[in-house]
Amino acid sequence: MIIKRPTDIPSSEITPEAIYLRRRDFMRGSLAGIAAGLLPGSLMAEDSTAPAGQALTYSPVAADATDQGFDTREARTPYEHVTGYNNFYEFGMDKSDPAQYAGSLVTDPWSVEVSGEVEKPGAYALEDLLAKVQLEERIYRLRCVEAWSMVIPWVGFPLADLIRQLGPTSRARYVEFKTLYRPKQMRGQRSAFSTIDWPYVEGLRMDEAMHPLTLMATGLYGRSLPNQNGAPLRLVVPWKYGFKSIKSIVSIRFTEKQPQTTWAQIAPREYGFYANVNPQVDHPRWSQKTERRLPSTLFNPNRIDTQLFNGYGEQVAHLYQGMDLRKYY
Ligand SMILES: Nc1nc2c(c(=O)[nH]1)N[C@H]1C(S)=C(S)[C@@H](COP(=O)(O)O)O[C@H]1N2
Ligand SMILES: [Mo]
Repeated sequence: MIIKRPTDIPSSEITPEAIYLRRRDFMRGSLAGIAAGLLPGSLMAEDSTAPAGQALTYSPVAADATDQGFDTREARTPYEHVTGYNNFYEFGMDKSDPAQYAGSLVTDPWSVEVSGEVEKPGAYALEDLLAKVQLEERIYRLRCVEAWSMVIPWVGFPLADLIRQLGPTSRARYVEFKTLYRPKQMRGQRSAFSTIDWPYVEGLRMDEAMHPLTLMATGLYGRSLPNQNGAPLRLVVPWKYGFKSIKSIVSIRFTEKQPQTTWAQIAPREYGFYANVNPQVDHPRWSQKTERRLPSTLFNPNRIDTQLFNGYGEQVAHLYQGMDLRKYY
């Protein structure tokens, strides 16, 4: 299929998100089935500003997705900010370091070790895990504990779908995740200035892990994840501060006890295990009442109010019924 570029848009002005938005509108229309996979590829091939990564095949956002919290209609953060302003300390501490240095990470082959309280432990090749799940699009807010936020169109699958297949035992109460430790390809892991005891570790309570909003992402803006965003597989927990959404996962372990997690270990008074977004519970060194929605500049900071559970309270508040959110921050 040959699709001509519209003559009124010079190629230099076709940004990745413009391509994505056109594809998305198209997929929401009646030709979704026929077009899937064909249209974006054809457009991409002609466009030199196209992003890295493979076009993914996934289900478009469903009609009732907004009610379920799967889709926000807020403006998506432009691709260049989503992939250029990152936290991924394995590649350095500046926001631009991951985009600059994560290209050194080799993500194929990739294997995920499944262990602990589970019926089917083992080392799984990523493609075998992905063969068993269905990819879909989710448009989520991401709220960093540093008080900035984005809106990101992820592609991924519910973590619950994977957990059900792995079969946790009745003793499994938590899930622990680990990022790759490979200092030869991750310059931040070689740094003498790092306070992190690698590898980066995160965890969820089992009911949080099974919640339908909890996503394992393999892509964004319709294409496979750029390395700086946690390729090839990362967690996305939209009602929690961004540090819970661990990148480049190589280990999933089911445990009886609450796992020790990276930031809670470094500064337990500043970062808790739960890390639910909460404008009423300030960080000891700054307020969490508002956030800068990117893109944000000195003259147009785009500051907005932070919402309890990052706006997903209707979906997740019941998980924390009776818990003191000031104590379990
Ligand atoms: N392995 C690992 N995962 C990580 C981090 C990190 O430094 N290392 N940073 C976290 C933080 S603080 C945030 S805000 C999000 C940022 O995700 P993004 O760069 O895709 O927006 O990733 C999280 N996952
Ligand atoms: Mo963050």
